[in-house]
Amino acid sequence: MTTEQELQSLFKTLDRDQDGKISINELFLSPGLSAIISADTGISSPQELLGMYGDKDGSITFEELKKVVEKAGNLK
Ligand SMILES: [Ca+2]
Repeated sequence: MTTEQELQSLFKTLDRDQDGKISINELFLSPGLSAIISADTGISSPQELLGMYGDKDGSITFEELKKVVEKAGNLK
């Protein structure tokens, strides 16, 4: 389980260029996120996550990330 606050701080950590979106490159640089996401959602790879929930430009916003974790029933 992840709280929204935890998710938010994770997101900020991952968004290295601080453009408000996590790109696939940023996801790949962040094994920690992959671990949390796969634990919380059952999604096993960044490509899968972005393919299912990300923008067409290959990045994911905090709101999208939150939806994924919510949908998986793992947001406190
Ligand atoms: Ca970014």
